[in-house]
Amino acid sequence: MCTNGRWSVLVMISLGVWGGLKGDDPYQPPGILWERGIDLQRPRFFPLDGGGAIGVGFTVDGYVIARIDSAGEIVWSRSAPGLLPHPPNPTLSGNQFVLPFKVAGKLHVVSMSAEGNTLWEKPILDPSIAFPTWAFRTSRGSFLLAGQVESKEVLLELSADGTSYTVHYLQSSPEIYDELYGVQYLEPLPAGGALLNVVGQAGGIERWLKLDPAGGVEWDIYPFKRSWYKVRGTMLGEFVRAEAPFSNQNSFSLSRFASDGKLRYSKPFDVSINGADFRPLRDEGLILSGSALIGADSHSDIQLIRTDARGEILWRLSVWPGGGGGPTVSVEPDGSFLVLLEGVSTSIALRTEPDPVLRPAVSFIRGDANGDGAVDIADPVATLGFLFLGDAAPGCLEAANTNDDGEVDISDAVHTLNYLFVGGAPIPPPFPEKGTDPTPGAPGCFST
Ligand SMILES: [Ca+2]
Ligand SMILES: [Ca+2]
Repeated sequence: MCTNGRWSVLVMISLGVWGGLKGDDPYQPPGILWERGIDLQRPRFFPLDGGGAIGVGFTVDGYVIARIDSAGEIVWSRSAPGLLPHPPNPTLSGNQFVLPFKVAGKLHVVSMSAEGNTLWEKPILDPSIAFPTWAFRTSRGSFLLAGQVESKEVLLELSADGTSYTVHYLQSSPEIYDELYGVQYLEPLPAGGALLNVVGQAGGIERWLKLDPAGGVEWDIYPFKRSWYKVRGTMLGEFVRAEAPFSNQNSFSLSRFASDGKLRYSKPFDVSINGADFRPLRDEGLILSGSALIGADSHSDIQLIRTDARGEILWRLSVWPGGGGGPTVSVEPDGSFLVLLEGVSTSIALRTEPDPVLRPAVSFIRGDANGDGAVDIADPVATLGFLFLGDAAPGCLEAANTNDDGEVDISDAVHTLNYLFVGGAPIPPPFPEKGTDPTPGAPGCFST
């Protein structure tokens, strides 16, 4: 029956030849695809969900707001003379963002499209409203900006089209209100809502208010001793706080909190990191970027650090020697990491290869190694050709992993042949219809 010459590779079973491919190793640091300069001085970067970032900084033409794409290129920039000196995180919603500006001494909120066009501009007429800091989009479509009115902490709520606003005082609880001193941080959460951080009047403490998706105060939690820190929400609705005490910023720790604000665990990090940024990842691990102290002479490099869900380090990668200011890290849609380094004259963008765990899944038919939409004799032939004859790799390795055991090897070709011709074991899903892998893991399917 073995008339096709390629079937001769089956002889290799008896010769004991055994090839296998498990896909990329998540415990190995990814390579750096490119790095390039960005013509922005002393910028702040705000990653965008769809990839790239908004950068706010200086050029030779003055203060600008710029859109940086996933390739690290400035795709547009526009003059932003009235932008506040410490601009808040642009509040993103679909294809637009909002930022507060000062125009002739008066506060305006401007909504821009991702192309940099002004969608609407709303003057905030109440002259007592000052310094909106951070903001998020509520479930009603409105925008909440944290700020102050006559020394009282408020949330300023703008309607979705910017035509009206209302002021909510954060004084529902006298106990909370007494401790409010200054809103310094508002972190939108992936599951909706936000965490609002305020500094206590007594100084030296902070507290968090959890805002629900509609903008109401859901709970507030234990005052923290003030420190350098960042907090981010995870995909599962938990929170991770990265922290370094002001007294010793080389002492870095990670804490994870449940969705009700209760501490789950806190652990010192065994790497000293300054000026870190981090993002929770789809697998509940973290990607951190920061200036890490290296070696006995304690010089610092900008490093990328990948952890698992328990905060254990999977890999570390030095991405820029000699340190630098405020690296921002974000996850691109393809699962790669975009790192933006704030520079005094020129800033730096660099991007890694995709993280194997974070690459978006692609639909496939298990067993369809050659990707032609049918499972037939040509598929084990393609798999064997790849394993033993140097033919091109299947576009979707998971499709070639017919027995769903985590790697592509000769047993997959055998499984397909047995199924097709001798009534062997069925092919695990997705089969016979196209679908995503119900048992995700190596080798994965990221293209067809
Ligand atoms: Ca096929
Ligand atoms: Ca297999």
